[in-house]
Amino acid sequence: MEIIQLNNDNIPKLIARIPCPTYNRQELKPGIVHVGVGGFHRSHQAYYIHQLLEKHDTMNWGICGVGLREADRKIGAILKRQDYMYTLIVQHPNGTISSEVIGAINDFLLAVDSPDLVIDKMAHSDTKIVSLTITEGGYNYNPTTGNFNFDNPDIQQELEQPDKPKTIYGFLTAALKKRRANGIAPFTVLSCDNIQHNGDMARKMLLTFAQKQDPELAEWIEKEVRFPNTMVDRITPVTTPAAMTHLQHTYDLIDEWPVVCEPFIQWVVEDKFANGRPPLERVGVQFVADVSPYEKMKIRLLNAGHSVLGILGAIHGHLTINACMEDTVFAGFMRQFMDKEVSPVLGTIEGIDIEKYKDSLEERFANPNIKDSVSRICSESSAKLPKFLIPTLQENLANNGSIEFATLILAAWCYYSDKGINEQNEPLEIIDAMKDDLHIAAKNAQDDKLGFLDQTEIFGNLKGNVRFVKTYVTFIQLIYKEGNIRKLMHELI
Ligand code: CS2
Repeated sequence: MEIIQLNNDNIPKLIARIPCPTYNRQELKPGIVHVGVGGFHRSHQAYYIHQLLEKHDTMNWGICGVGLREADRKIGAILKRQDYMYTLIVQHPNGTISSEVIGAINDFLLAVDSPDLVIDKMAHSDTKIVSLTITEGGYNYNPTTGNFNFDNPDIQQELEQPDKPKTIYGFLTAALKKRRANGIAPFTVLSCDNIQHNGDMARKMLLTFAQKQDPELAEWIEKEVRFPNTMVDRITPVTTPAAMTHLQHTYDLIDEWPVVCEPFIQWVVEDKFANGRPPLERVGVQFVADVSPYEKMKIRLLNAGHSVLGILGAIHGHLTINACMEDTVFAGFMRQFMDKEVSPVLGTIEGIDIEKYKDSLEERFANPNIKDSVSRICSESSAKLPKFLIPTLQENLANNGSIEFATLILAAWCYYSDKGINEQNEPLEIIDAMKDDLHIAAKNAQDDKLGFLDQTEIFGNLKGNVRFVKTYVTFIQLIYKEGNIRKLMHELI
């Protein structure tokens, strides 16, 4: 077969080889502007929209991607070359692979190059929703105080020059201001990040920013804009060259940035939209009045379970989450963390069998074909742990519940941040905005055992809790003395 590039002109040839969009992409109206076009957006929201478009009865919900950072230039350029299409490669646990070309995105704007175009796009009357995957760290708030971080230089700059926005808050306010001036109804802000009450968080932060910039606009946003909370789920590892090679070998297709994911997919959304929404219930999205039980369960079990395996696995030398799950000590440790420390704080959730949910997580994590790297899971732990793990620990401290498992993770994270190498003496790939601070705070751990906890924006007042401190110090001593994380885990289970 002739090797062909993924783009519009080649679709007639490609369609015989791999499922391609059957809807007319030229007719797509961009009803959604999405900020943060990473792998997860492309395996999840864009895939749901694609399925809806495949039903051929609405062309109003195309997606215009937006990248806020210079680092988004690459994905923007690749998507443009591919007429905004990409291949989604679904890796089943039994080794079956199903791939298809997704066409829901039909434009992309890089904010650093064209901030005005981004504002105009968000302010356009066709745009009904601005959705976000800007990561847990992207909301610009202090996890301990819950306050907006006005010290961020980008925030300061955009408050001084509202026509030159830099962060999500600058863009949202500039666009909403324009809509209001032009008499256009506002869009819905749809947060799709792994934060409990993600919509409430987006709302609170945007209102705080807007109040500082333009109190009248803030009042209008408060009254008119909607921020549904959502629970999003699909494990999406970092794309590796193997994915590209697979497409080339199997379909003679060149896709410069495909997305790999698991078969499982879930999206639970609060049904409160300001300006209409796509009928996503037709493709399996659950619309509910209150998403809280779902999001708490997912973040405290799935995301925290990932972090547990990721941090401990990285120290031991496991490279992937499925390799951790093949190791009975790791699998047993994670399950006991869930059973002894998370289940008690979740209580019962109406309509959900938590035991079955935990079983399904074990199966999903064990999928040998996903090969989700521990370095992806550990990336930005400083933003993740305050949302995934520390609240569970705090609730157990308050209820006199078990704290050993979560405490071992924090002590292990100190060791990980200090050492920078695993137990096989191989360098750790640490990706974290706070990497240097973490390293400095951890490096005296053997003398100043509590020094790591001084980063109160991560740990809050944990250092003031006698029971926690006692357990933490014991683990710090053992980890440094033994240099064998697996042995310590084994002793706990
Ligand atoms: C992971 C998530 O980044 C992480 O720490 O736990 O990306 C996880 O894979 C997704 O939330 C799954 O829906």
